[in-house]
Amino acid sequence: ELAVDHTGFAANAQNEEASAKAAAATADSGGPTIFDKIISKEIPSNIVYEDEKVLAFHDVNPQAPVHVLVIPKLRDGLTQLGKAEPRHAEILGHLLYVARLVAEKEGILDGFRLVINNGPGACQSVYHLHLHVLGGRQMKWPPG
Ligand code: TR5
Repeated sequence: ELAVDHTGFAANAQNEEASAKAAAATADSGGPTIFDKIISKEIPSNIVYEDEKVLAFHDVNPQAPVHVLVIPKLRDGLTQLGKAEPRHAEILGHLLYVARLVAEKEGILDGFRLVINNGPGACQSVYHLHLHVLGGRQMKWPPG
């Protein structure tokens, strides 16, 4: 059974990778993130798809043969999905549709997974909403 501390972390993370991920998780400060520099192209990324509202690029630390992040260009308060409000419904739908376009472009339409880590308890490390699109290998269930 998992011991959960007051921040919601699983206290007995079973392996080093999970521990490292948990240690990298941070709280939502609402400040700028590394994704601002990726959107402005100050920091280069390997872009899979781009339109006026969203950007999709390869994760720098891939957890599967295909691991792409889909983000809104305008954060508009969406540091995490838990902060979503009615005005965000359209962009949320668009992000989901673009995830499907990315899956098609990457050739993983027959088997892919979307992940959104929300808050420290889910090991979120970058506070700019992003969908992880994962595939290219057999995905396991339950996820860690
Ligand atoms: O942990 P969460 O769900 O918040 O996901 C954040 C993701 O951003 C992780 O999978 C990281 O590997 C990824 N990440 C972090 C950086 C980064 C990146 N993906 C592409 N390029 C990146 N740069 C240039 N810098 C990062 N710090």
